[in-house]
Amino acid sequence: MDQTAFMIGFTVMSLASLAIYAKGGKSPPSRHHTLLHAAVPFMAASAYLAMAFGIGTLVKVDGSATYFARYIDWSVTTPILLSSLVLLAFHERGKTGEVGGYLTSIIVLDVLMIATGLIASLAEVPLVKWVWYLWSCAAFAGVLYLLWGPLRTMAAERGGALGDAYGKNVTFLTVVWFLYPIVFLVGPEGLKIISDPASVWAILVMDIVAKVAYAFYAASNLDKALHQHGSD
Ligand code: RET
Repeated sequence: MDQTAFMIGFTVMSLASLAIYAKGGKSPPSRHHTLLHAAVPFMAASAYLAMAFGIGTLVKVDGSATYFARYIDWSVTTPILLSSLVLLAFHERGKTGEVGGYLTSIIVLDVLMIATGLIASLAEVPLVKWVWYLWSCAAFAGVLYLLWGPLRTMAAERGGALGDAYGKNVTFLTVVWFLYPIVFLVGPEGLKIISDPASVWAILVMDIVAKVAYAFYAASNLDKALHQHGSD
């Protein structure tokens, strides 16, 4: 447990939620993205507040902690982050049935990734833990396949500027998201190479990059693309 990190997490995430809302575009279509991205740190702030009070923190027999609040946060925020990318890939396509199909499958895979990761964290028997860890990685691979395969093709079909914006956003997202299974692997829930406070601080920085820095980066790429797209 690291009280300071949790309190910093709560403060940074609450202010970031307001800042993303205040700075974001207010007219459609960027308004949808503004609202999606402002909701993400609001959820994270709630999770950090719970962790600061020790609510939903389970210490297992091996002494390692599972922070339930974190998994609940991720199961809500990662689908929101993915939705904004899927919507970008489908920008102005109007094929609502198709958007729905992709959104549903990517969200199901993503929520399975988090839920099976939670099972891996809770598992006490090493073999069982690693089976669930790999199963979670399989779901992660499915998410990445959809993002880099069919959805990237669709975004590219929308034309240069939108295709570029999708490409930049998906690259940023993929690099940051890869750090999570790595920190799990080396952290107290996995091989215990790094301590609990070290992993809490690492995840705090990753959460700020994946939720807040990404929100500003994605919004600026989208705005540039819409600007060019409009003047094509
Ligand atoms: C776990 C453990 C098991 C294996 C895998 C994982 C992946 C987690 C990811 C989390 C992303 C969280 C984000 C939160 C911020 O908004 C569950 C750690 C693959 C990718 C981006």
